[in-house]
Amino acid sequence: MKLYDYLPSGNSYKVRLLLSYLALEYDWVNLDIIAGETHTADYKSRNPVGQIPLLELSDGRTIAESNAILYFLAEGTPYWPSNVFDQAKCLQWMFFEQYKHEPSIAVARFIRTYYPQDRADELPALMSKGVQALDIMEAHLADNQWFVGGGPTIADIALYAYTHVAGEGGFTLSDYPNITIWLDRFSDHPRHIRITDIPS
Ligand SMILES: N[C@@H](CCC(=O)N[C@@H](CS)C(=O)NCC(=O)O)C(=O)O
Repeated sequence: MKLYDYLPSGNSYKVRLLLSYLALEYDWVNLDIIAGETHTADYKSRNPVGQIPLLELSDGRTIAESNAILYFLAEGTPYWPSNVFDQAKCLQWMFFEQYKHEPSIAVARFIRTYYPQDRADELPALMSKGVQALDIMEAHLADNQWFVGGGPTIADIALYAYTHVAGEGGFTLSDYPNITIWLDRFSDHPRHIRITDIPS
């Protein structure tokens, strides 16, 4: 397998995390998204959307969208529940991540990192939406150790990726004690890797 990636990307980090947890080997291709390396004709022949992450299988088939890749890798492992209700709950949190969480928290982090002056006017709305997403997670984690069931699933992986770096987007994680404990619980995995770790 080959993972097309950009090291600081939380969407790609989700995939790196699960590949590590499952001890799967893969080739790593780091593309510079700021320099437009995902918009070449060659790359777009693999993913017409022009984004990472992209998983390429050894037979050349490809899967885009971080959460779809997580599902592909997790099926048949403890990270994807075996009963349909819990599977649907995983999907519920993964759609939440893509609709409410990533578009605010990840985008605020992106703007503060790369365009802090040019795009500053977008930040107030993003901060407001991001706080709503964190509040929803905080309330869930008041009564639950994990997002679904009794152990980590791909719902936790999807939500961990941008939550643990929410501070880089201007969010104050110390305001969220349940999230803070969950982040520690999640990263206490023997095969945990950091977002900055370059795959070997
Ligand atoms: N919904 C997609 C979002 C992927 C995405 O936003 N990728 C960004 C980096 S995190 C990207 O490739 N940006 C480059 C571009 O759009 O030109 C997923 O979850 O994989």
